[in-house]
Amino acid sequence: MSKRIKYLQTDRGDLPMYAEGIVEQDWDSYTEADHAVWKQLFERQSALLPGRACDEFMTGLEDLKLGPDQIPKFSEANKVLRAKTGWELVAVEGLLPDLRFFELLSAKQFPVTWWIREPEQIDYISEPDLFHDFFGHVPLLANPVFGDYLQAYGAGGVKAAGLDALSFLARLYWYTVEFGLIQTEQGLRIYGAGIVSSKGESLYSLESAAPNRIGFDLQRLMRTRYRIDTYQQSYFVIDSFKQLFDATEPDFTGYYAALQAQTPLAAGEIAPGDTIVQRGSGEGWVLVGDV
Ligand code: HBI
Ligand code: FE
Repeated sequence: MSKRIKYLQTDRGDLPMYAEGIVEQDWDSYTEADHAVWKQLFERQSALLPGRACDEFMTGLEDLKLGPDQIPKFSEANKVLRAKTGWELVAVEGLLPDLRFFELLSAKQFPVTWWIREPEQIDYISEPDLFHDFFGHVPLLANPVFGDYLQAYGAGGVKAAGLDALSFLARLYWYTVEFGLIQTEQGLRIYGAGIVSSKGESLYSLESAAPNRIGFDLQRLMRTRYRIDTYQQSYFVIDSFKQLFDATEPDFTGYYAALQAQTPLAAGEIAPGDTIVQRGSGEGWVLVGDV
């Protein structure tokens, strides 16, 4: 029985879509099995990512002194992050309502799920657990430019909450923070948390001929729907984290008005004006677990 379900069922019967609220990490509550799941996932991804993940991610792993032997303590990571970028982690039960999520990001507080998946979920879990959140997202919080992008993104989300624009911001988060690629002198590299925390997509995102790889263009990206049942049918490629940060500088209100007047693009579609880094074959989509 997953700790999460047990926790929530004692509180609120069936699983709510959102498990609101900040909790304590309660590090002593982790079992040997929990630490073993962290170890297996950490070692598997650490073997895959050199040469695939961007340098900034690998540097973040080192800065945080993350290792396989035990689940990291949020309090230890916070000492490093506060000193480097002013970010800190808060332990949460799971997904938060969008506005609450944006408010935390705008205050440089990143919500990290306190529980880790069960051994039988080792290859896929449909909602973010500690491994996805911590291993996937936290290393880049040690990078000042990416950290500033994420804080600006959160502030934009708080502003947008009143407008009917959350779907556009969800796409921006999905195609950058979760599934973004970056162009480097050594070639394409991964920075998205959803990729670096997934064995299959760490390989597919760089090596498969199926998906499109399209140059980052903010409005085009926010027009693009995404699927949660396959690996990405399109990846958006930035040139630098500064490009990402600069894109969030303008006020988005005008963008939202234009976007609301346009038809969305399908996840695998190529649009006129796209900077094609690599055109996908458009077939052979890899289905992910039972999302
Ligand atoms: N809540 N804890 C948590 N973690 C997320 O990544 C998260 C969330 N709530 C909303 C959300 N992500 C997405 O809808 C973003 O696109 C806003
Ligand atoms: Fe995530």
